[in-house]
Amino acid sequence: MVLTLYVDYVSQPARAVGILCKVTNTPFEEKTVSLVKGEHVQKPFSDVNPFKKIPAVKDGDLLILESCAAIRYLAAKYDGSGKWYPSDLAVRCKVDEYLDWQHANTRAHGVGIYFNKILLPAMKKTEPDMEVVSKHEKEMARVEEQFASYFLASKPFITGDSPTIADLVAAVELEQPKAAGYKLAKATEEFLARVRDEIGAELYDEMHGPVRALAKGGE
Ligand SMILES: N[C@@H](CCC(=O)N[C@@H](CS)C(=O)NCC(=O)O)C(=O)O
Repeated sequence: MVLTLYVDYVSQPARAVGILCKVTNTPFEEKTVSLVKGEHVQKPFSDVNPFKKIPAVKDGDLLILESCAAIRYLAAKYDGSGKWYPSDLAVRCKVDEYLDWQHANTRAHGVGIYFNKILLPAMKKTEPDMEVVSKHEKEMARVEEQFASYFLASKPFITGDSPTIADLVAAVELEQPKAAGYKLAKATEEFLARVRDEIGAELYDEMHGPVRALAKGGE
């Protein structure tokens, strides 16, 4: 069965599924769909994902268009260690709790900053709307505080001493506003450093190369 990831690593959920496959040594075929070039709204990709969003994951006949569903599936199926999506129900529930919470919090505001400050101006060749960016920055400070006080609560990772897909999804999202110049809190930076150590600095930085380069004006 061929596992195919449709990705552009400028996209944080694309990085999450890509990093998971790489750290678990899961073989996959990578199809790059450039967001800046608008390839996600054109054929052939729009035939794969009618929602026209990145990432899309195909495992044989199974098509998954939501990244959190995809990352849960990939970890449950391909991570032999069981560490990334633990089967213990209470631990798994804490992973799921973060994955559900982050959509309207870490993701909404991290994307709000990066999309409005970097991606939209790059796609449309326009100036960023800094009023919108600043609203997301205020919310991001609240998100960081809640992430540190409730989800981490003095632990190295969300469920304890070992990272799971929840930490991976958190890290890739938090890197987004950081790449756009938003100054993260010290506790957030320390969390990112722990995730980077666990993933391996080389892979972590390679996967964040495109998002950092685009923020600096490259492609
Ligand atoms: N809920 C989807 C959202 C995916 C999504 O919003 N992807 C963004 C990139 S991070 C995208 O493709 N944006 C292109 C657009 O909205 O035009 C998921 O998590 O997979």
